[in-house]
Amino acid sequence: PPTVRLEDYRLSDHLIDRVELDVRLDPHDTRVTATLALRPNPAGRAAAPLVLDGDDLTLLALECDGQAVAPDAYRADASGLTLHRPPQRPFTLRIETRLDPTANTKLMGLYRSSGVYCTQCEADGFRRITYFLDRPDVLAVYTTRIEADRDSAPVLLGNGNPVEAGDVPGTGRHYAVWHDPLPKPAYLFALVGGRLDRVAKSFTTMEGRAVEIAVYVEPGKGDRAAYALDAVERSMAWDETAFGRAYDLDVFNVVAVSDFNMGAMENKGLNIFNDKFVLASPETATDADYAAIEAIIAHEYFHNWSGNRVTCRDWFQLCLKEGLTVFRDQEFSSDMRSRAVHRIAEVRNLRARQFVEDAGPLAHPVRPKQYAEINNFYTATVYEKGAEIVRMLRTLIGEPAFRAGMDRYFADNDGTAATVEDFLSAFEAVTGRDLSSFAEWYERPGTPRVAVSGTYDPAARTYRLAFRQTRPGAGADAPPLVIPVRVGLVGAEGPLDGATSGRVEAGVFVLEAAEDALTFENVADEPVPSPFRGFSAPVRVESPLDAAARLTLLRHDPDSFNRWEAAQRVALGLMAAQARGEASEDAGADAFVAALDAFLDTEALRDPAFAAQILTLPGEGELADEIGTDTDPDAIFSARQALRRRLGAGLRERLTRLRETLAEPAGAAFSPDAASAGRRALRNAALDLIAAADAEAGTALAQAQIEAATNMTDRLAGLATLALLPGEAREAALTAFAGRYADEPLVLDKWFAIQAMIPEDGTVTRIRRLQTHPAFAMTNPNRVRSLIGSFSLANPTQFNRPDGAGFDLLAEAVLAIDGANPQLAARLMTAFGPWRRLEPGRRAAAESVLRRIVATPALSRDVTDIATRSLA
Ligand code: B3K
Ligand code: ZN
Repeated sequence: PPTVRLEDYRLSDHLIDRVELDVRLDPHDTRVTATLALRPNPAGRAAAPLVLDGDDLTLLALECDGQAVAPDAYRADASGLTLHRPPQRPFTLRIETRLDPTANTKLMGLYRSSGVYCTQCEADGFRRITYFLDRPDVLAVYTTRIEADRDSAPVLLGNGNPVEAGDVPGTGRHYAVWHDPLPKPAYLFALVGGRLDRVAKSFTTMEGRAVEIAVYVEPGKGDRAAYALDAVERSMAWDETAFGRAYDLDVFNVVAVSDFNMGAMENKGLNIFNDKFVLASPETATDADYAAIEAIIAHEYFHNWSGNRVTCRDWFQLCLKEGLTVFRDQEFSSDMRSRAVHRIAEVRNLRARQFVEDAGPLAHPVRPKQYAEINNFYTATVYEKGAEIVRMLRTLIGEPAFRAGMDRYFADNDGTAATVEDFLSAFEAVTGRDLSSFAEWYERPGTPRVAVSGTYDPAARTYRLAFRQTRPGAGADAPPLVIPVRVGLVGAEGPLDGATSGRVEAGVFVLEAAEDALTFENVADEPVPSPFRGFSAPVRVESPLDAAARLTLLRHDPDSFNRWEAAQRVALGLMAAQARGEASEDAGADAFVAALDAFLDTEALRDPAFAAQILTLPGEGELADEIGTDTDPDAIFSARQALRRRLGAGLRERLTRLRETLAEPAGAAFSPDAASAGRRALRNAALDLIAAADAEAGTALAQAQIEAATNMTDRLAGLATLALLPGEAREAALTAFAGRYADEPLVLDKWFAIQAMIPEDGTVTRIRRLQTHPAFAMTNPNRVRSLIGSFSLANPTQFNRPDGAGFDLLAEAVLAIDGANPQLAARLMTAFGPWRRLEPGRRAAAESVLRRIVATPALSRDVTDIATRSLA
């Protein structure tokens, strides 16, 4: 496929100032008339032809300034429209196209989801609606008239503010006109038409604007939209206080649809959501679902400034809106919940997805330099590592300067399409600092390593802490990164506050050279270093600390993140040794159990959510990442099981007591708030460990919990525990669950996922059977991700079966889906990412499946791109 390169960026030769769309919705024969006010770009090439993008379009009519365009003056086909000699002055094009929303299985452009008309235009779906300059640096003011059958589509929504609505007499049809006063790129265009229930509330902005916030959902599900509606309101209020950003239209609409390729989309004034991230009730949603809904609602809302008011010049700048907006939603969630616990969740996610991506064949810089298919670059690297870069910037320049820089960025770039350079220059302007070395973070793939080692001098009472940074694959000429290291020292009895170093300012040391060291004065006893507090940089830390020193951090570090990190490192060390077959009779595990016991004694009831994190061991993926090469997923699984069993046995009494103490009083009303969720999380972490140590007791406890559950979190946790314990009880519980939720597709997704993750030989067969279940559909992205996605991303032993049956299952699904929905197929393909680090037998099996996929005729560009890069 042709490659698009950042270095080839050129301004558009034409601009579009205004767009008037007339969309007549019909299930199979939708007519779109676009009236475009165009003009030559004074900064572009004079007399250039006008080349409009198109994808799968049928042109019905074309007029320029009111005249039909002569056949020899243009060329149009499904994939574009060229006007050979466009006027050298402002002119108007009127383009009529026809489309079939029902046949649109790619879920890009205008399509139907359970009968509801909706759109998805990012990154390049608008060209599937009309011919256009479909690039983010062409900003226009849109007016949209939507017309549809009144019975089947009583609700008609567009971007911006509603202007006018009415009947089309004698036709059974009606229309609505929407006007969006703020110029925007085409990827932010949206419309919706359908039968939907509405819940709404009013909000008054700090500028005094009255805003009507509304959430639209499938009829009958209005009561499940209350939490999302509340989250929008909290997001609006938070962006005012935290960033001084007010909403700018009279209405803010959120629509939930059931067929959606990703989580949600930030279309101006009309966010469209995967209903999984809107609908919630205690009976159907887990605490994790509530948290995800809150975060994604916030994320899309925050795009209104970071993405919409200031958009991206080109798709290479995607992190400019995505990394920044993830950072903003993470800050929001941290303020709404527990900051320490949220940080742990962020880092778990970063390590599980971004570190793995960055270590494999799909690694790319946060600002990629080239792409064959842009939709494959909505990655953990662009989003999550992108957010870490913004966070590091704040750590480097401090909170007040960061806020001033953000204000400056929004002020200087409002209404424009910006670049990463524009972003950094706003912070240079307010701080007077040169950020050119810092910018290196955007340019290269790979997770940096920082080796940290300390030397204590008892006579001088000094402690020298040395740092050395390296980057995988970076040549000797690669400039070092600017790495903020939040650091402190901890002694046997607690934090060493008396120790100081001139190189540490406000708790932060800045590592700018390949090697550097700092010296703490006034250190009475040999300390334990605590670097990268709060995970101050997205690096892998290499430190020679032994388990005893790490357990000192677990006990005394004032930084919660590093307390958790210490426990994780000890667990990783124990599991990695066991998986490599190095484990002897380990006193190490006993010391770990004892430390956790002591920890729980003082902390479990003070902060149950944090304690649950401490008890949750690193996942199999992280362990594979730690081992690095020639990994054996079965050995990894057994090592993790062994440690879970050990913790469950060693902490048995305490965990049992905790479960009793933390039980909700009978009849208590459900609340999704962080404190209640934290109590549930700790009870369920305890259940998991008890069951690991004692299958019989675990089965009984899980059954009782399912029986008594008054919410989905507890019910599903019980089921997840049973899922790991083969036998009658499990199958009976699965059957009962499916019966209870037969009419709840989003709950059945959880049921599919739990079974897809069973780490047993029978799972491939089970999945093949589930693929024929009436509730399963290869055309619905949520169903596919639940069954096939969970299997390939969250069931390492079975996906990576030595006989290749897991790889075959994924390959078959990818090929079955690719023709209809290439984006979904390509997303599934990324599960092959870590294939090269497998042991030789599995590696060969994965490679042969990948080669078979690449050799398949008529493969989409999306899948071809992932498969070829995976093999490169
Ligand atoms: N911006 C969208 C993602 C679009 C993905 C296109 N393949 C959602 C978000 O990040 O907010
Ligand atoms: Zn986003």
